[in-house]
Amino acid sequence: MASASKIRPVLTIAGFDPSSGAGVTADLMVFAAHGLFGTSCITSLTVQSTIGVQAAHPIRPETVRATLDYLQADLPTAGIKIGMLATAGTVAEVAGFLEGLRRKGERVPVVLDPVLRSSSGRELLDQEGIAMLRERLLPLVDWVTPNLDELSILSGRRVSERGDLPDAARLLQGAAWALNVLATGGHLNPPDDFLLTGDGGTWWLPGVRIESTSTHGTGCALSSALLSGLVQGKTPYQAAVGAKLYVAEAIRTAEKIGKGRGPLNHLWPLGRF
Ligand code: PXL
Repeated sequence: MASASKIRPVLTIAGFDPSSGAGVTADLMVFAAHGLFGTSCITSLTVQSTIGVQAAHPIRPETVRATLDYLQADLPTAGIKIGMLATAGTVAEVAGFLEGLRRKGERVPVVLDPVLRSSSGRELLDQEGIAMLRERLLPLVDWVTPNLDELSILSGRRVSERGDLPDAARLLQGAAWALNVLATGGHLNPPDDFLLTGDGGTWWLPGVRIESTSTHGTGCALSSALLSGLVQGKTPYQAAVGAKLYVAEAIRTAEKIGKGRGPLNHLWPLGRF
Protein backbone atom coordinates (compact mmCIF):
# COMPACT_ATOMS: atom_id res chain seq x y z
CA MET A 1 0.00 0.00 0.00
CA ALA A 2 1.34 3.42 -0.88
CA SER A 3 2.36 5.48 2.11
CA ALA A 4 0.56 8.77 2.62
CA SER A 5 3.69 10.31 4.08
CA LYS A 6 5.88 12.47 1.89
CA ILE A 7 9.41 13.31 2.90
CA ARG A 8 9.74 17.04 3.44
CA PRO A 9 13.43 17.90 3.56
CA VAL A 10 14.93 20.34 6.04
CA LEU A 11 17.32 22.83 4.48
CA THR A 12 20.59 24.23 5.77
CA ILE A 13 22.03 27.41 4.25
CA ALA A 14 25.58 27.61 5.60
CA GLY A 15 29.29 27.42 4.92
CA PHE A 16 31.31 24.32 4.08
CA ASP A 17 33.79 23.14 6.71
CA PRO A 18 35.85 20.31 5.17
CA SER A 19 36.56 18.90 8.64
CA SER A 20 32.79 18.44 9.26
CA GLY A 21 32.91 19.99 12.72
CA ALA A 22 30.72 22.89 11.61
CA GLY A 23 28.84 23.97 8.48
CA VAL A 24 26.55 22.10 6.12
CA THR A 25 28.06 18.62 6.52
CA ALA A 26 27.70 18.83 10.29
CA ASP A 27 24.12 20.14 9.93
CA LEU A 28 23.19 17.24 7.62
CA MET A 29 24.44 14.79 10.28
CA VAL A 30 22.34 16.54 12.92
CA PHE A 31 19.25 16.27 10.69
CA ALA A 32 20.01 12.56 10.05
CA ALA A 33 20.43 11.97 13.79
CA HIS A 34 16.88 13.32 14.20
CA GLY A 35 15.53 11.05 11.44
CA LEU A 36 15.23 13.89 8.92
CA PHE A 37 16.34 14.19 5.30
CA GLY A 38 18.47 17.29 4.78
CA THR A 39 19.26 19.43 1.75
CA SER A 40 21.91 22.14 1.70
CA CYS A 41 23.04 25.35 0.07
CA ILE A 42 26.70 26.28 0.53
CA THR A 43 27.48 29.98 1.03
CA SER A 44 31.26 29.81 1.40
CA LEU A 45 34.04 27.27 1.03
CA THR A 46 36.25 27.49 4.10
CA VAL A 47 39.75 26.04 4.28
CA GLN A 48 39.54 24.59 7.74
CA SER A 49 40.56 21.78 10.07
CA THR A 50 40.14 21.21 13.80
CA ILE A 51 42.98 23.72 14.23
CA GLY A 52 41.07 26.66 12.80
CA VAL A 53 39.85 28.49 9.71
CA GLN A 54 42.72 29.28 7.34
CA ALA A 55 40.68 30.96 4.59
CA ALA A 56 37.09 31.47 3.40
CA HIS A 57 35.97 31.75 -0.22
CA PRO A 58 32.40 33.05 -0.52
CA ILE A 59 30.14 31.56 -3.19
CA ARG A 60 28.60 34.17 -5.52
CA PRO A 61 25.30 35.44 -4.06
CA GLU A 62 23.44 34.76 -7.32
CA THR A 63 24.59 31.12 -7.18
CA VAL A 64 23.23 30.85 -3.64
CA ARG A 65 19.88 32.32 -4.75
CA ALA A 66 19.67 30.10 -7.83
CA THR A 67 20.31 27.03 -5.64
CA LEU A 68 17.59 28.05 -3.16
CA ASP A 69 15.00 28.76 -5.87
CA TYR A 70 15.77 25.60 -7.84
CA LEU A 71 15.66 23.39 -4.74
CA GLN A 72 12.44 24.95 -3.44
CA ALA A 73 10.65 24.45 -6.76
CA ASP A 74 11.38 20.72 -6.61
CA LEU A 75 11.86 19.79 -2.95
CA PRO A 76 9.83 22.29 -0.87
CA THR A 77 11.35 22.48 2.56
CA ALA A 78 9.76 21.83 5.96
CA GLY A 79 12.13 24.21 7.75
CA ILE A 80 15.28 26.23 7.25
CA LYS A 81 18.44 26.65 9.30
CA ILE A 82 20.69 29.56 8.34
CA GLY A 83 24.32 29.66 9.45
CA MET A 84 27.39 31.35 7.95
CA LEU A 85 26.43 33.82 5.20
CA ALA A 86 29.85 35.40 4.50
CA THR A 87 28.81 38.56 2.63
CA ALA A 88 26.13 41.26 2.58
CA GLY A 89 25.23 40.15 -0.96
CA THR A 90 24.35 36.66 0.28
CA VAL A 91 22.41 38.03 3.28
CA ALA A 92 20.33 40.05 0.78
CA GLU A 93 19.67 37.02 -1.47
CA VAL A 94 18.64 34.82 1.47
CA ALA A 95 16.34 37.61 2.71
CA GLY A 96 14.85 37.85 -0.80
CA PHE A 97 14.29 34.09 -0.86
CA LEU A 98 12.49 34.17 2.53
CA GLU A 99 10.35 37.12 1.38
CA GLY A 100 9.37 35.07 -1.68
CA LEU A 101 8.29 32.14 0.52
CA ARG A 102 6.13 34.49 2.60
CA ARG A 103 4.51 35.98 -0.49
CA LYS A 104 3.59 32.50 -1.72
CA GLY A 105 2.26 31.52 1.73
CA GLU A 106 4.96 28.83 2.11
CA ARG A 107 5.72 29.62 5.76
CA VAL A 108 8.02 27.18 7.53
CA PRO A 109 10.11 27.55 10.71
CA VAL A 110 13.33 29.46 10.10
CA VAL A 111 16.22 29.35 12.60
CA LEU A 112 19.08 31.84 12.21
CA ASP A 113 22.43 31.04 13.82
CA PRO A 114 24.05 34.48 13.40
CA VAL A 115 27.59 33.29 12.60
CA LEU A 116 29.86 36.33 12.72
CA ARG A 117 33.27 34.91 13.66
CA SER A 118 34.90 31.50 14.00
CA SER A 119 36.05 30.49 17.46
CA SER A 120 39.59 30.85 16.12
CA GLY A 121 38.75 34.53 15.52
CA ARG A 122 38.30 34.74 11.74
CA GLU A 123 35.54 37.02 10.39
CA LEU A 124 32.80 34.87 8.79
CA LEU A 125 30.43 37.74 7.87
CA ASP A 126 31.64 41.14 6.64
CA GLN A 127 30.67 44.41 8.42
CA GLU A 128 28.07 45.42 5.84
CA GLY A 129 26.65 41.91 6.16
CA ILE A 130 26.19 42.30 9.93
CA ALA A 131 24.10 45.46 9.43
CA MET A 132 22.05 43.77 6.70
CA LEU A 133 21.52 40.67 8.85
CA ARG A 134 20.16 42.81 11.69
CA GLU A 135 17.97 45.06 9.58
CA ARG A 136 16.72 42.79 6.81
CA LEU A 137 17.14 39.16 7.78
CA LEU A 138 16.26 39.18 11.47
CA PRO A 139 12.66 40.37 10.84
CA LEU A 140 12.16 37.39 8.48
CA VAL A 141 13.16 34.57 10.84
CA ASP A 142 11.33 32.86 13.71
CA TRP A 143 14.36 32.03 15.84
CA VAL A 144 17.82 33.42 16.49
CA THR A 145 20.51 31.56 18.47
CA PRO A 146 23.33 33.99 19.33
CA ASN A 147 26.26 33.21 21.62
CA LEU A 148 27.42 35.94 24.02
CA ASP A 149 29.59 37.77 21.44
CA GLU A 150 26.93 37.63 18.74
CA LEU A 151 24.25 38.80 21.17
CA SER A 152 26.44 41.72 22.17
CA ILE A 153 27.20 42.76 18.58
CA LEU A 154 23.59 42.40 17.40
CA SER A 155 21.94 44.06 20.42
CA GLY A 156 24.56 46.80 20.78
CA ARG A 157 24.80 45.98 24.51
CA ARG A 158 27.73 44.67 26.54
CA VAL A 159 27.05 40.98 27.26
CA SER A 160 29.70 39.41 29.43
CA GLU A 161 27.87 37.78 32.31
CA ARG A 162 24.71 35.87 33.04
CA GLY A 163 22.75 38.92 34.21
CA ASP A 164 23.32 40.69 30.87
CA LEU A 165 21.45 38.10 28.77
CA PRO A 166 17.73 38.84 29.42
CA ASP A 167 17.82 42.55 28.53
CA ALA A 168 20.03 41.99 25.47
CA ALA A 169 17.70 39.21 24.28
CA ARG A 170 14.69 41.52 24.68
CA LEU A 171 16.46 44.24 22.69
CA LEU A 172 17.12 41.78 19.90
CA GLN A 173 13.51 40.66 19.93
CA GLY A 174 12.25 44.22 19.62
CA ALA A 175 8.61 45.02 20.12
CA ALA A 176 7.28 44.41 16.65
CA TRP A 177 7.35 40.69 16.00
CA ALA A 178 7.34 37.31 17.73
CA LEU A 179 11.01 36.42 17.44
CA ASN A 180 12.19 33.56 19.67
CA VAL A 181 15.68 34.12 21.09
CA LEU A 182 17.83 31.25 22.39
CA ALA A 183 20.96 32.95 23.75
CA THR A 184 23.66 30.38 24.38
CA GLY A 185 25.85 30.67 27.44
CA GLY A 186 28.46 28.06 26.53
CA HIS A 187 31.16 30.37 27.89
CA LEU A 188 29.37 31.03 31.17
CA ASN A 189 29.90 28.96 34.28
CA PRO A 190 27.56 27.15 34.61
CA PRO A 191 26.90 27.15 30.84
CA ASP A 192 23.18 27.95 31.06
CA ASP A 193 21.22 29.16 28.03
CA PHE A 194 18.52 31.84 28.15
CA LEU A 195 15.30 31.34 26.21
CA LEU A 196 12.94 34.22 25.39
CA THR A 197 9.94 32.99 23.43
CA GLY A 198 7.94 35.04 20.97
CA ASP A 199 5.08 35.42 23.45
CA GLY A 200 7.42 36.84 26.11
CA GLY A 201 8.05 33.64 28.11
CA THR A 202 11.49 33.37 29.70
CA TRP A 203 13.46 30.37 30.94
CA TRP A 204 17.01 29.57 31.99
CA LEU A 205 18.00 26.21 30.52
CA PRO A 206 20.57 24.71 32.87
CA GLY A 207 23.83 23.34 31.48
CA VAL A 208 26.65 21.34 33.05
CA ARG A 209 30.24 22.11 32.05
CA ILE A 210 31.83 19.17 30.21
CA GLU A 211 35.63 19.27 30.06
CA SER A 212 36.30 18.44 26.41
CA THR A 213 38.13 19.70 23.32
CA SER A 214 35.37 18.23 21.10
CA THR A 215 33.44 21.47 20.87
CA HIS A 216 33.91 22.58 17.24
CA GLY A 217 30.60 23.71 15.76
CA THR A 218 28.42 23.49 18.86
CA GLY A 219 26.42 26.51 17.59
CA CYS A 220 25.78 24.81 14.25
CA ALA A 221 24.62 21.64 15.99
CA LEU A 222 22.37 23.49 18.44
CA SER A 223 20.55 25.47 15.74
CA SER A 224 20.09 22.40 13.51
CA ALA A 225 18.82 20.30 16.42
CA LEU A 226 16.44 23.13 17.36
CA LEU A 227 15.05 23.26 13.82
CA SER A 228 14.68 19.46 13.81
CA GLY A 229 12.56 19.61 16.97
CA LEU A 230 10.41 22.42 15.57
CA VAL A 231 9.61 20.62 12.30
CA GLN A 232 8.74 17.56 14.40
CA GLY A 233 6.06 19.60 16.17
CA LYS A 234 7.74 20.41 19.47
CA THR A 235 6.85 23.60 21.34
CA PRO A 236 9.53 26.31 21.49
CA TYR A 237 10.47 25.28 25.04
CA GLN A 238 10.59 21.54 24.23
CA ALA A 239 12.63 22.15 21.06
CA ALA A 240 15.15 24.36 22.91
CA VAL A 241 15.56 21.88 25.78
CA GLY A 242 15.84 18.96 23.32
CA ALA A 243 18.51 20.78 21.30
CA LYS A 244 20.57 21.56 24.39
CA LEU A 245 20.40 17.93 25.56
CA TYR A 246 21.33 16.70 22.07
CA VAL A 247 24.45 18.92 21.97
CA ALA A 248 25.53 18.07 25.52
CA GLU A 249 25.38 14.33 24.73
CA ALA A 250 27.20 14.89 21.42
CA ILE A 251 30.06 16.60 23.33
CA ARG A 252 30.06 14.04 26.13
CA THR A 253 30.30 11.01 23.81
CA ALA A 254 32.76 12.48 21.27
CA GLU A 255 36.13 10.83 20.78
CA LYS A 256 39.00 13.25 20.55
CA ILE A 257 40.23 13.52 16.96
CA GLY A 258 42.47 16.13 15.34
CA LYS A 259 45.04 18.41 16.89
CA GLY A 260 42.68 21.25 17.76
CA ARG A 261 38.99 21.54 18.66
CA GLY A 262 37.47 18.33 17.33
CA PRO A 263 33.96 17.56 16.08
CA LEU A 264 31.04 16.49 18.25
CA ASN A 265 29.62 12.99 18.02
CA HIS A 266 26.75 14.26 15.84
CA LEU A 267 25.35 10.80 15.12
CA TRP A 268 25.14 9.60 18.75
CA PRO A 269 21.39 8.76 18.56
CA LEU A 270 22.22 6.24 15.81
CA GLY A 271 24.78 4.33 17.90
CA ARG A 272 28.53 4.53 18.38
CA PHE A 273 30.92 5.87 15.71
O1 PXL B 1 30.88 27.74 14.26
C1 PXL B 1 30.74 28.78 13.36
C2 PXL B 1 30.93 28.30 11.95
C3 PXL B 1 29.85 28.11 11.17
N1 PXL B 1 29.94 27.69 9.88
C4 PXL B 1 31.12 27.44 9.32
C5 PXL B 1 32.26 27.60 10.06
C6 PXL B 1 32.16 28.03 11.41
C7 PXL B 1 33.35 28.20 12.23
O2 PXL B 1 34.46 28.04 11.84
O3 PXL B 1 33.43 27.34 9.48
C8 PXL B 1 31.20 26.98 7.93
